[in-house]
Amino acid sequence: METPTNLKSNGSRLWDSLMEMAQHGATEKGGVCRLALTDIDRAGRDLFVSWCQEAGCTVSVDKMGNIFARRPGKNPDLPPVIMGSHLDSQPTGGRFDGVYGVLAGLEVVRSLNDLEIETDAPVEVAVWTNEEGSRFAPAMVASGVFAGVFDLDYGLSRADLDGKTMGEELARIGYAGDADASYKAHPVGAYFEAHIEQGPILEAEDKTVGVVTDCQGQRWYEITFTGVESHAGPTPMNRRKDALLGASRVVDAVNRIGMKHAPYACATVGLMQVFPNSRNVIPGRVFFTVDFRHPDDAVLAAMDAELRAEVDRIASEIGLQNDFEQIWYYAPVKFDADCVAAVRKGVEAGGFSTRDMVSGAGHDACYLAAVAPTGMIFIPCVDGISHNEIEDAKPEWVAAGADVLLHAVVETSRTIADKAC
Ligand code: HGY
Ligand code: MN
Ligand code: MN
Repeated sequence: METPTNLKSNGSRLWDSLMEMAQHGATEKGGVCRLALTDIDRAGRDLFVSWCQEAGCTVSVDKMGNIFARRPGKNPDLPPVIMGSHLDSQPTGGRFDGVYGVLAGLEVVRSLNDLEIETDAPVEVAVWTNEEGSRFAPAMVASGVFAGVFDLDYGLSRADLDGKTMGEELARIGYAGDADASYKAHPVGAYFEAHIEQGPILEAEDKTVGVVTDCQGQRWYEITFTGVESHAGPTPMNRRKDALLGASRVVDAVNRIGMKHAPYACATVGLMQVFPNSRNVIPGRVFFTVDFRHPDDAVLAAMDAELRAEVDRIASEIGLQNDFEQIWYYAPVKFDADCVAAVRKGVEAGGFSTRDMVSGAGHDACYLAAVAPTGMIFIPCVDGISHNEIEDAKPEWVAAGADVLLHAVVETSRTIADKAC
């Protein structure tokens, strides 16, 4: 039996849910600040859970706080088709990053209810804890535990800058679940993540849906330069061990490495702490981070080697102690051909303009791809802006992505059943 080609979600219902969820952590500039495992994150989680229960789902939570809302299918023994993303945001985040994929999944459940479609395999909507890696590093840590990339103790021990751990914060907000946070305990038939592109390509080319074929790899580093804090007045320039001078030269080196490997390389220093951070003290210690990305693993490795060489050279020139650690790495990801094909069929069924994409941002789908057939759906965002409170999307884009997700999930649910026969 072919998947019906007239499957439509309810775009205005989805838009309304996005706007209601955006009230949790709403900022004056129209964005959201919903950092992982804060009380605001709990409120957003509670709202999502209540909506899923209203839609007839049963909800479970695992030991990393990952939430799974399950809608039964004809055959409960088949592994579910899971849709999902994240509810946590950046400190100056937007109303769509992550939450779009979660609520588009819920819209699929609501639409299946409206259409009275009983899928072959069950479907689930997932919320992955701490995708952003902003409050707790690294990013995607809970989907990483689920996929077996990190062990549970590593995940629960991730601490924020105030020393609070994920385990403590999960317990505090009431989302320290009982279920094992593992695909071995929670089989996945297939996983789909709908997300805003977070870049300018789709809108610039006037395309409504991106068929995501790959995602670039990432390397994250933490560097601490230690020199000698001393008086900004009497200390001669040639007798200084200025940690901030060193860090500043590394910031320039990071940018040069990124530019050297253009057009695909991305290289960013986003977090820096200066000690003692007093205007008339030469900084004695600086902690800062580096974020490298590239779709080609060999180039990412070359960037790594160049960074290490530059950091060593700069530290020794100024006489700084150099504590350098790569805290995170994942290789570029190619998404499952059948899932990509299911997304493409959903695009064709909806008649949407489209193009293939490589994701510049990391997503939980990058880890799910290691343990289950996985695909992603992109919709444009206004001016390609994300990780910014002005992040925006158009209702027609939001609706189109949900239609494609609905089609891909129904199609894949049937494929899973066919393969099981
Ligand atoms: O950094 C990323 O790519 C994602 O937004 N966590
Ligand atoms: Mn995201
Ligand atoms: Mn993000």
